[in-house]
Amino acid sequence: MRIPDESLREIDERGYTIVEGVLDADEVAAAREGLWHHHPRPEDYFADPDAFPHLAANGFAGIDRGFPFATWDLTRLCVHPDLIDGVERYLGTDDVGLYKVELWAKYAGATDYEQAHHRDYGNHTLVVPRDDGYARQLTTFTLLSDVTEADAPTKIVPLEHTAHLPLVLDRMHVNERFTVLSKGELVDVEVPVVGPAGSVLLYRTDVFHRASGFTEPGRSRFTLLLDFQARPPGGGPSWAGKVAWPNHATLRPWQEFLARLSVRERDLFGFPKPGDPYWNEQTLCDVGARYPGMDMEPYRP
Ligand SMILES: O=C(O)CCC(=O)C(=O)O
Repeated sequence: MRIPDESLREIDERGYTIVEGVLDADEVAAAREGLWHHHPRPEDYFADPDAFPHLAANGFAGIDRGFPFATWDLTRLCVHPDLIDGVERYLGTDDVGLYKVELWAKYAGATDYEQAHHRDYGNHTLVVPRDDGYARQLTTFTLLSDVTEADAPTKIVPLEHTAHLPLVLDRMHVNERFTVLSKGELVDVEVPVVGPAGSVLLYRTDVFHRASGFTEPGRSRFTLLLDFQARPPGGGPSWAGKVAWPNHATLRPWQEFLARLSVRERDLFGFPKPGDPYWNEQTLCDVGARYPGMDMEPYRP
């Protein structure tokens, strides 16, 4: 489903939006089949939680960064046309990079998932978000399970409640604007990110939010996290990001994945665009050898 303009306006006004139905039921069902190659099905986990000690280590233990994922139906969600279209419209450019992909599973009782409120820019950029949206980042959670108030929803704080707070609140960063946000502060105004599977939360990196805990036993939550950024105008190295895709490039599944993408989709991962001076007869030939099956014609000068 196309992400409505009204939802994108909400990101400017409130700092986030929750859009139901971005994925249809068939897409959700197909993606969930892939999930179980990475994380235990809830019935398997709850039948014997001790069989999955790795999920108990801490609140981040259920994150799988093994991208591309085991199935195409799951992997393809990271280039889902309606999501990419919404991200491009919000960022106001099609020069967009996808800088993080994570598949996160949480199970009631496995560990303590509660977090303090924080803004994501802290570990997504070397600098700070610029007010006017220059080189902006947009972070997203796609819900792959129905999420109710009992299912450890993300709790997010509409911007209007934090407009008075300085952007730099880091306890480690003491300066004249230093302020400590106590753990319980903002709890009264936070909004739970709930919705049926297939919903997407889109939010800015200057918005306070936190992970919350399950309030009922036997519950689980599965999400796909995709984070995007408008590339700085003029290109060049970026000061923002989370992972370096070239670090995956020697892996066969990655090579197959990249070969399978369209030219536009490949660009999300920083692959040189058609028309880039990088392309010449030598690079066309050698890159083609590195990615068997990739159609190199669009890159031919
Ligand atoms: O899992 C969640 O609901 C939120 C996680 C989060 O905000 C974080 O880890 O930065």
